[in-house]
Amino acid sequence: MTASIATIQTRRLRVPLERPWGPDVRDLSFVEVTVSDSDGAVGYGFSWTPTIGAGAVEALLREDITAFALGRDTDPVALWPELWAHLHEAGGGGITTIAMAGLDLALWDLAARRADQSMADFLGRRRETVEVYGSGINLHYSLEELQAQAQRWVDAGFTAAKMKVGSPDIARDVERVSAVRDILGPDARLMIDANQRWDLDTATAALEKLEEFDLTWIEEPLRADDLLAHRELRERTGVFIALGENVHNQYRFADFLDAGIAEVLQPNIIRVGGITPFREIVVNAEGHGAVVAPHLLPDLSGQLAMWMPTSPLVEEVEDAGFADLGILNTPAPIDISRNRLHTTAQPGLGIRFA
Ligand code: SMN
Ligand code: MG
Repeated sequence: MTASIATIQTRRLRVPLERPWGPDVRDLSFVEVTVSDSDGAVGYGFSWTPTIGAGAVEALLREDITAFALGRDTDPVALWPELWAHLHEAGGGGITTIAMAGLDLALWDLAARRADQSMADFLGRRRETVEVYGSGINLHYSLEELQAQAQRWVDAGFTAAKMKVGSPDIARDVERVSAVRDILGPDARLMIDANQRWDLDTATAALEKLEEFDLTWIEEPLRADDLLAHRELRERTGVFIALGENVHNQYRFADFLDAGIAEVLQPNIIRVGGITPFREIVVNAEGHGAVVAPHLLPDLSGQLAMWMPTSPLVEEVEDAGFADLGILNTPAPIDISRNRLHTTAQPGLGIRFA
């Protein structure tokens, strides 16, 4: 007999960032989701959004998602497509899938806890550690602050790092990328992230100037949902394209994969709707020969990375891990030493908020 979903509770948390991500990004929002089943077992998940939509996400969970899910089987894989179809008139991705992730994670956590396993073991662990890269949200840093950050990455032992581009003036980007390349040295991998700031012609011109710095990828060069413009840019540049942090479900990832325009896909496990769609995206990408580099959230991504068929690069933004943020009431589920991440064998996802 499988169990059914008995209760769903939510709690909203707002967490200050010690190192703000921009003048208007000074905190992050989480919505904790606690689910219990008909046998009394409990699972813990969460939704996450830096600045936009936490109230809407919590409302969707409390109202529509709870009304639909109560009494249904606790299997997250069976629930996901039914819940997605049910919510679809509110949108096929975005707030809808961010909210769905809270319940999806809680159901996966419940299942792993019932099996008395950590998430990595429950999913089918393929490795003990993965590589981490240092990631800076640093377009607003002065050149000196940027150089100091790059030096911290080197001192910490990272051999791959990502920085922001997309300055109003391409010359500013060139100066900054050059400075970071000098500090990292010729052997480190350097990625750049434009966060959708360019149009096609600006991206073409900027990449012509920047490609000499031996870039591992250009991330989000263009508006994230403009598939046709990405197809054109793929023709114009030899730099590998990475995208996906603003692609909101496995179906849209399939469109980008079929179009063959991105070498690196970056699903955010929360934004795509949880572990269930993330696994589908990874399997589909593998079939297309594309690389997956999960977006942010190393406390979560690092655990899924142990299962992924190809070992990914996991992203670490300075001072933004869950332990750094001080939001956990249990030991962190991951630990990073130098540029390697390993899991710490907590039950389930091991993410319980204080
Ligand atoms: C990013 C996006 C959203 C929040 C923080 C950082 C960035 C990245 O684009 O890729 O790290
Ligand atoms: Mg990015």
